[in-house]
Amino acid sequence: MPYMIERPARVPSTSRFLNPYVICFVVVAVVVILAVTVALLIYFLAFDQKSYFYHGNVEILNVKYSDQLNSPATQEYRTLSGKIESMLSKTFKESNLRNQFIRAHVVKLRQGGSGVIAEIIMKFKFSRNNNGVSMKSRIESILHQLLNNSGNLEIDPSTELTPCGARSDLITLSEERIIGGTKAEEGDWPWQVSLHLRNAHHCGGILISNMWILTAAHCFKSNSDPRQWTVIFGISTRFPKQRRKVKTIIIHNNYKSATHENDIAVMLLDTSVTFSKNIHTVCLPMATQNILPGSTAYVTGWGSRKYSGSTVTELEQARVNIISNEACNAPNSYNGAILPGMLCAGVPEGGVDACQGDSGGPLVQEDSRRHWFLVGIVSWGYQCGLPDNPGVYTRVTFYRDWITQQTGI
Ligand code: 4AZ
Repeated sequence: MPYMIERPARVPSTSRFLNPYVICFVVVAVVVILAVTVALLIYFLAFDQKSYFYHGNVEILNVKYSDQLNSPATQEYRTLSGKIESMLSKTFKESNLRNQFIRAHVVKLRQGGSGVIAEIIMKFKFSRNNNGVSMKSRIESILHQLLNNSGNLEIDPSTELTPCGARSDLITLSEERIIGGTKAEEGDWPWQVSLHLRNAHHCGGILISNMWILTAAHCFKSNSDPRQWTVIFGISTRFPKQRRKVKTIIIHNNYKSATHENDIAVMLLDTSVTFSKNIHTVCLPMATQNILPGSTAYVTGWGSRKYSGSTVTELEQARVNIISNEACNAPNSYNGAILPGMLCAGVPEGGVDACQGDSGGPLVQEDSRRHWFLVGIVSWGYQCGLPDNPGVYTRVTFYRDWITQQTGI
């Protein structure tokens, strides 16, 4: 038998796995999986932060209560609320909750036993693994130090605070939502209602309490029987969030259709509407409030987008500027038809205006504390969007006392 070199044995199958490329791949894969797992864990434990709202009452002892503090329309209210908010903000920013504290907002001032009680909402952000109970006591202890134990904090996430004139982004203490385009979003104009006459949109209206709607007198020219009217809440007239029947309609007893004088009316609901962050009141200005020509205002409604057009089913908004009665009465404009109880608003180049179907709806302005005030009620105008014929509104400050006489508000 010739000498034969023996063939080497077959390479064992495991040696393929010892190939450096395979080893490298496995190591990289394991490291990646581990890194992703650790990152996810860190994210959920530390960074997956949720917003938490705390509703509290703090009593400020060194300020004497006065009636001026009862209304968010007064300078006294704005100044004191602003001071309380800065004080709370400074205190939390200097505390061990500085990374969790987002913002505080005063929603109401009222009389206390020996000073002023401020109702506040506070927003904190923390991760889910943080214990809500210990968070509450940490917030309370910081507040108690600040107030020398004169404050009390009620944490009541179930009650939704609905201060007047607050868009839903203010109630959630979020960054201010940009008002853009023409379509409104739910919660942008929570006081806007649609008045349906026999199941069809006829006019806009404005929520001023949970029982009262403010609107224009001319909306009832064809029909003033409360049983024929329904109030619709929410931005879509096709898919209402709530609806209510009407008990009483009160039209200004000096309304004159020829001159559009005293174009104002109120409606009493048959049962109260339930407030939410998307359905609540606008703030009413004081009778003495000055509405500055040139300042920005917004008009909203389901009215037509052009003269003689059809109404729409989704709420729209338009940005306009206040025009002085003097300018609006110029010969090339309304030539003297604008009376002291009226207010003009539009844009110089035209094209942005209220129109048919917007009547009775709100013209609003924002104050320094991001609360919205009603300054006008859509009333009349020569066609829509013409440069020299802006929209004409019922001037709310002029009728402020009439509103109180009729509704007690
Ligand atoms: C209307 O007929 C109407 N451009 C409402 C507002 C304006 C014009 C007409 C303002 O209901």
